Amino acid sequence: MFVDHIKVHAHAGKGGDGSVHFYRGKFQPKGGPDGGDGGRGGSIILLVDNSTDSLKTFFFNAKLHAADGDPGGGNQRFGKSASDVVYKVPPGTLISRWTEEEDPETGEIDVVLEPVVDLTKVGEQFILCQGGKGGKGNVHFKSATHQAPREFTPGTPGEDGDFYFELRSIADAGFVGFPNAGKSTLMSKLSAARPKIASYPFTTLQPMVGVMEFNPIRRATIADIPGIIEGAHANIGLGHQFLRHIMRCRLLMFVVDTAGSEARDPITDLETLRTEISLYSDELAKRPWCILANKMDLPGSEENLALIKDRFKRVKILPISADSGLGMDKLHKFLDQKIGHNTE
Ligand SMILES: Nc1nc2c(ncn2[C@@H]2O[C@H](COP(=O)(O)OP(=O)(O)OP(=O)(O)O)[C@@H](O)[C@H]2O)c(=O)[nH]1
Ligand SMILES: [Mg+2]
Repeated sequence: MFVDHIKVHAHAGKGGDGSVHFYRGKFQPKGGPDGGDGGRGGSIILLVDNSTDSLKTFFFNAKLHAADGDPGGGNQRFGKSASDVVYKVPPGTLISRWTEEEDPETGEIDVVLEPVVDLTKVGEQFILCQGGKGGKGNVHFKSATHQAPREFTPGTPGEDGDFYFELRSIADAGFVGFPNAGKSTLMSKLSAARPKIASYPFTTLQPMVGVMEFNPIRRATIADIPGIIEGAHANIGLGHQFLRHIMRCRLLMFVVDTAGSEARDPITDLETLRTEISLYSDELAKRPWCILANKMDLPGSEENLALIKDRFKRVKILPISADSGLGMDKLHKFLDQKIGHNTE
């Protein structure tokens, strides 16, 4: 199961109340105030962790909460603070605050998302909801003229709210293509990732990020996503929601079956893909892109390649065959130059 966006409710713990208490000793039946302070409420903390690649845990548990702090006690005892609760999220998780507003005219409920934090670095921690502070016990309210104070302060409430967690994978470049164009085959040839490859459409059902190594210290990451078809913006096929996973890519690689082996026209395919990208996001449509003219080992591909070059004159086009290896050296060099970066 793959979950890449979800609404979550979070509620940190309340601080414990301060105590009202008076010392009672054998020889001091009316001792002074000795009520201690309440403990802190637990906070809800998000930790960016590489061992998780989806937001699945929140699907099963969409209500996050931490315990309340204990109240203070006599003899100036502090109440016990509650433990913070740490939830793991994958790198690339964008957190927004979710509020609902009623449209005064239509009466419809609009969801307003306000960005809170973008969690990208492994090991990074973020306090989503801060636990409440403990209240003060009556020992603090004693003075020369006020010997038996009954005042105390209550613990403050923990922060709470509704949030929207959205995973946008982090990769330098991403594939965009119709089903069966050969995206996953390319991914498996370029990186150590082992995506599922098959001759039926929609083999890939969830995004995957692979690492390309140009040399021991130089690398780049690439994202494979499910195929896009005409009408994806209207949720046809798997829809275009997986495009969220290439929103952070610097380079979009449009993969096309150049031979049109399934009785499709590669130029129409490319035009459709460009349209679907624009319908998803203007920003994504402006991103640098190139064409990977795949399946050049099949008959008819040379003729179609000439037509593609004619139609997309200003776009970088790389003729390749992920199957036979044709053009893969050039693709490697191109990607090294465009998206490769040193790790140290
Ligand atoms: N002849 C030939 N076949 C290829 C080439 N690249 C991929 N294929 C085949 O095309 C079919 C689809 O390949 P995939 O890599 O699964 O395609 P995909 O684009 O990931 O497809 P989806 O995940 O369904 O979107 C498989 O049968 C591959 O073996 C190529 O260069 N030449
Ligand atoms: Mg695939």
